[in-house]
Amino acid sequence: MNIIKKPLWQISENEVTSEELFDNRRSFLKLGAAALVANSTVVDLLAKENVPPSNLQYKKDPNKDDLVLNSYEQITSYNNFYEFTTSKEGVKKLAQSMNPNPWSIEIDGLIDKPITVDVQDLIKKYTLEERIYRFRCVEGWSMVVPWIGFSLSKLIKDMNPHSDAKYVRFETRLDKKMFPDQARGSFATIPYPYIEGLRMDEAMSDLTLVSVGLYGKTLENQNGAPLRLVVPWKYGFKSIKSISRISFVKDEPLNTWQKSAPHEYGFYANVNPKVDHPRWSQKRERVLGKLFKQRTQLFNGYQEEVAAFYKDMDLRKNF
Ligand SMILES: Nc1nc2c(c(=O)[nH]1)N[C@H]1C(S)=C(S)[C@@H](COP(=O)(O)O)O[C@H]1N2
Ligand SMILES: [Mo]
Repeated sequence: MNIIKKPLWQISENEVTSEELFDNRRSFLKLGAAALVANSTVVDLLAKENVPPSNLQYKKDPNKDDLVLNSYEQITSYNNFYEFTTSKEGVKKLAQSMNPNPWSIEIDGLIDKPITVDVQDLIKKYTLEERIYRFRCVEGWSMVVPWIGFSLSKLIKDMNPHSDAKYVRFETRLDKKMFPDQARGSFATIPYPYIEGLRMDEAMSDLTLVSVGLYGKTLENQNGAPLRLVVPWKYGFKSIKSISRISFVKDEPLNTWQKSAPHEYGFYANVNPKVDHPRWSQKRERVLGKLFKQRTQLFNGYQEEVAAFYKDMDLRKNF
């Protein structure tokens, strides 16, 4: 078995957590296949195979729950990004022609000073952190991703929204040259720009991440370069990619999927095994690369952090 394809100089010191295992290459190789399956450190290390060298500085996530990461290959090769294509395997190739640089972001709505900023200038203002999150698509597949980013709450505080700003609305860039499905006009798969939104308390949760990378590296185009949202307790469609506008608004935004299929999608989209989507049972989910399905967790396992937001709401009606 060819265990270490990656030269050791590419493995940064903080990835090496167990000294017995990594003291020298020989003792590492002596461990058989059983140890490889059993030891999550080793599984994580294997998941990092073929990861391009890190180009971001960030604070590591200690991974307290010992989540097993999906591989870089899986996360960057199976994508939903309708602006390119509805084929999950097809996004990666089509996205190569996209250029996320330069990229400006408008921040407007109910704030004193609406601004247009270059994405790199915006990112520079924040300390980046790794966040290892479960990520669940409404279609019934899931993965574990080591995102890099900063908490949206920090940006919101800096913008100092007015008290009547009850929601935050996000838009993906409109650019027919970059996104082939947008160029199809009225024949496009969904209406553009792609729009999503969060209620202010959801947006202010420390879990809600503005992501600029994964596996220590700047986001690939197919994952929503240069900047996307990650809301780990909600279905993946809330995690809007390639954001070009963030607006502070009074009323609940009409998100793209609710607009195109109101009987199938709502605004909240909290992961919930008891509320089925008309086309997909939500009781179980398949982690990418795994043979057997596992049980779906309420709020995707983030109940402790977020259940209080919905204590007075009927989650069946507000799906
Ligand atoms: N602009 C935009 N954002 C989007 C989508 C999209 O089609 N366009 N798809 C959503 C869906 S359905 C999912 S599951 C996630 C997928 O993210 P990933 O490809 O990085 O796994 O992105 C979400 N964000
Ligand atoms: Mo999704």
